[in-house]
Amino acid sequence: MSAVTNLEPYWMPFTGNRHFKANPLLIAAAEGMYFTTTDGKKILDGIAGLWCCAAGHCHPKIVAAIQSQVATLDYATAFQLGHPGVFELANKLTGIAPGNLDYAFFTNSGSEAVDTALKIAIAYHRVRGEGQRTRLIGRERGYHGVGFGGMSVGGMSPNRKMYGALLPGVDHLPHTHNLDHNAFSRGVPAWGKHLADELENIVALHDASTIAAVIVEPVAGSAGVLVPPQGYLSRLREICDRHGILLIFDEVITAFGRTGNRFGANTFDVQPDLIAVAKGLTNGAVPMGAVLVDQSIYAAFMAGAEQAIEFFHGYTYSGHPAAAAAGIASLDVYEEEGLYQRANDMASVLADAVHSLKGSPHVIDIRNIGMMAAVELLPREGEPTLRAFDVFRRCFDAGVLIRTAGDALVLTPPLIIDASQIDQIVTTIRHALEAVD
Ligand code: PXG
Repeated sequence: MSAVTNLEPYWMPFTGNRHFKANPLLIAAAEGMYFTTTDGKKILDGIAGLWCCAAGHCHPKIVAAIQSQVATLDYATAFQLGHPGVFELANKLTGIAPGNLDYAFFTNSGSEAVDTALKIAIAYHRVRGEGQRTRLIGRERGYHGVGFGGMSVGGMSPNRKMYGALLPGVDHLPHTHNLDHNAFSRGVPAWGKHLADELENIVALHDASTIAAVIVEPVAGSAGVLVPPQGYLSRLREICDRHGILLIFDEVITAFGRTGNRFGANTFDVQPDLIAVAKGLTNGAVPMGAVLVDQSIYAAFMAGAEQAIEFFHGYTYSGHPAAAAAGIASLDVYEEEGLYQRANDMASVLADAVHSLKGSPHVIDIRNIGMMAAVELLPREGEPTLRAFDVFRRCFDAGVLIRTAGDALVLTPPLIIDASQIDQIVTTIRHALEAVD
């Protein structure tokens, strides 16, 4: 590929464009645990691309499956026509999904999966004759992508404030992050189950008969790994059940081994009615998302004339052949290589390593679950996020890619990572923390 001479025309997503273009970081290639920059430097990937590449980069089996699929069937419409791959993927995916999540609706991203799940929830109540159930409940600090539905139920003000009134009829639960009670918790924090009871107050305010669904990430990822308090998610489930409200888990980050099991729902032993997934579904190799749907919800739509479209929703690229091939190969690789078990086994190694940063300069909290962890720093006076960004940049220069969320450093490595690579990441962070002011 020829060298890039003009960075200007590309408007980069979620990026400080002017800073980046003055200090570019360009990746040319990737393999296994490593990226290679355009100037030939190897970078250890501490964030699985962006919570995506569980089996590491350019896995030969996944690459071969995509190459062979695009050379055989590149595209066919997904509407009133199918191809074998997407049915095979739906079988595999629902086969590993918890409970009766027996149906899969395919999208092209996590944002689309979230908006699809919200639409299914509202439409489900309507087809059952409860069309007044349209209200949606998200949570402060939640991230559900950038569509208008996901933004509306999301709880990050920078992602919302520029875009007007958003969807009407949305409320937010309080977030569960509390350093006074839970700082330096290892795994699930003890304090905070009662925060789920706020759902009862929202129900009392609006009446249950107006509420369609609650959506939460089992572990809030983009907000900086906010692990749910002990018993919190099952309390949410109980309250939803009491009032006929659907519970949606946004597992775009937590599915496919990230919490030490196939799904976050397995780790926390709470059964949602719908799960949104993306990222690890194809190991990041081709864009794809999906909504896993409880069989009773699907069944409610299957009424009326048999030829009639039951759900007026879909994307040109829903179940795209290349994405389906990547999904089938990825799910096979995760099973064949025992990556769910590996994530479970390596979780304590990651936990020991990150918690060893307690006492390093600026560190005010460390939290972890499965193969995700965050180290929160005291913000610089009057300059929020810049200290963490400084650490990020120093780590990159030292050959390690981490992620920042506000003033937290986030680690979410490929599940194939080994103990020495975990040690390299944490040692690099330690040195960076000692160097920044
Ligand atoms: N839900 C969750 C829980 C996510 O983490 C999305 C939905 C949206 O997915 P798409 O594929 O539309 O991007 C996400 C995306 C970060 C970061 O810094 C994480 C995401 C996106 C951008 C930044 O952790 N996750």
